[in-house]
Amino acid sequence: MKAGLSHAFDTPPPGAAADWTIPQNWAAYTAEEHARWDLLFARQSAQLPGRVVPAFLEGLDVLKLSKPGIPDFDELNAHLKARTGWTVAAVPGLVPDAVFFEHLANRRFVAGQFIRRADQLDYLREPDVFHDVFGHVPLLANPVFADYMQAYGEGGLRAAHLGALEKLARLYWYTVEFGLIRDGGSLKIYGAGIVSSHGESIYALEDAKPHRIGFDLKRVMRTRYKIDAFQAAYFVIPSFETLLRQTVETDFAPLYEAIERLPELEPEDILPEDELIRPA
Ligand code: HBI
Ligand code: FE
Repeated sequence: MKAGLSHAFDTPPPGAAADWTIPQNWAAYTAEEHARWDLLFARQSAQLPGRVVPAFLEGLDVLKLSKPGIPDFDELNAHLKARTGWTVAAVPGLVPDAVFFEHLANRRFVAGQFIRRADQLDYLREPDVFHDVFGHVPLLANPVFADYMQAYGEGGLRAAHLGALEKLARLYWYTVEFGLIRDGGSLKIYGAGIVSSHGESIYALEDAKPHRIGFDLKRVMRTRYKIDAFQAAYFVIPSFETLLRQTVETDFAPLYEAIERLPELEPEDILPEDELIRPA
């Protein structure tokens, strides 16, 4: 989802539970909506092999997400829960940060129930079912990434009390949404915002314009981001294990304080100590 957009309201919309979840009501999707999912799915599936981290394709496979039509969350959850204990719950769209982190900390991923309109195929602000389920859910079948997402949720609940949500949202943005990863000698995409984007899944790996910088927790949390354009900077992790270990082993409180004393960075900025990585 486009992290960093906090919800306009702080009470659940009509029909939603206290945790903002709503019934998916899978039977109510129209044939045209299912066809839109199939179009988006086919478009991304045609360009991801060789560009996306193998664990993503493994997730598509074990979660049977190649089945035509918008996935029925009850069916999806039977596979997903058996793999890593995660489940997907439907929500109307963006939920407040605290609600979001509470769900992640409990291995629940909240997914938009709606699917984008035909005139929004290439971009929409709010997370729809394609961005959330195609973009985010396959990696929740990977045990290490599944652990990272829960650790992130727990960190978010702590960050909320330390007033450090903005810094933590940057970590989510530059990993879960727009992260790149080394895979053998090449770069692959894993961030849901790239994986679910027709244009950015090419741009992120091949365009000379954006910087690709070796992942560093402090550097990422100092770096602002824009939500409505292709990214000007991508951060590259060596492995999901490294990302998980840094998140679990870091005491974030002193890190937040250290960052407070440093100037914030624009995504276009480069520091002398940055490890710059060339596209393949
Ligand atoms: N709500 N439905 C939904 N999905 C998200 O990814 C999401 C959210 N609310 C807040 C949020 N993400 C961000 O603040 C976090 O990414 C930090
Ligand atoms: Fe997302």
